[in-house]
Amino acid sequence: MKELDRATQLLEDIKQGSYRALAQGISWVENNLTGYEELLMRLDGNQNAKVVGITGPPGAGKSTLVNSLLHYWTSTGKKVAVIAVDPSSPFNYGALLGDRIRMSEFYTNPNVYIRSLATRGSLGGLNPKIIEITDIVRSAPFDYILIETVGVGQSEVEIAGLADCTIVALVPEAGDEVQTLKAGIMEIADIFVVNKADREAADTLYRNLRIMAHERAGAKTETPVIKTIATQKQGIEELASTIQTFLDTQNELPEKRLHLLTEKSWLLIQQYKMQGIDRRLLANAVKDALTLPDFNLYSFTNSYIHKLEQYGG
Ligand SMILES: Nc1nc2c(ncn2[C@@H]2O[C@H](COP(=O)(O)OP(=O)(O)O)[C@@H](O)[C@H]2O)c(=O)[nH]1
Ligand SMILES: [Mg+2]
Repeated sequence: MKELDRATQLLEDIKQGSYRALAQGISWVENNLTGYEELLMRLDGNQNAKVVGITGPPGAGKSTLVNSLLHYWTSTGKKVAVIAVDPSSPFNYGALLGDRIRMSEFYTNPNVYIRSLATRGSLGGLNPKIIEITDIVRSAPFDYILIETVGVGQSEVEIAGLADCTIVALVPEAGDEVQTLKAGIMEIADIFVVNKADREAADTLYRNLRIMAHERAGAKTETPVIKTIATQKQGIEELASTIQTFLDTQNELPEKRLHLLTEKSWLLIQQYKMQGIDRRLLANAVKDALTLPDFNLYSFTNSYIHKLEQYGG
């Protein structure tokens, strides 16, 4: 009963805009602290904030774009949260500090909330609690929630299942051969950004993306392609208005909402099913099993799952 009251109170404070409460809620969820499930189950549908995901290869300028969008939106009176999912090496399990330092100019702005999350070596690349954390941030009175994630592994597919609008940032160095773009990137991009448009090859990439978007679109609207120079805050206003237009039209599509919710539920189920499975413990078990002369991956995995179910991880 007591946990229940604390969760209700915390949620109330988050809704009122307390960043302290928000930070606490996030850390409840991040660390499975007592009351976190009550908190999650009390979240309601009154979530106005729109989630905008930015993905793309390392160095494409995602952090710089986030920075410029923060500038633009706060200058127009919007409240914005940033969730930076830093790439972390599976060997050190830690977050990089660069982005935090760069964003520091916003730390004192009352209309901006910034939270860095480690990826914790999860399979996909996003923080394993990203869905829950985003939903908690959504309960606070923000206009936009920007999630920056590096486009490696599954993370870009995951972000598309999480965001109301997914931006894929590319740079001329990515090559003018759009064909080399990873399969599936067209599906997840709601908006393409060709950043570093100050570089020569940007026009070729821009043209090729436009052609590709046009060929794919058929009767549907073409995926917009926006040129930016994030470091000079060029193209940012156009990007912001393209995002808003996309969100406005998407709001009318119930199937998009259904799709997103199904996607999220799918990931949550996956996560619950994986509970108690720790890669390092698994590695130890594999190591032990390998000392046996008749090691077989499938019997090993099978009995490992059985043991987990029996002893609860
Ligand atoms: N020339 C140029 N450099 C940029 C632009 N946007 C970002 N950069 C630089 O590209 C580098 C990587 O940017 P960053 O935002 O950290 O990329 P991220 O890894 O995608 O987050 C930094 O040195 C930025 O200053 C741009 O529009 N033009
Ligand atoms: Mg970055």
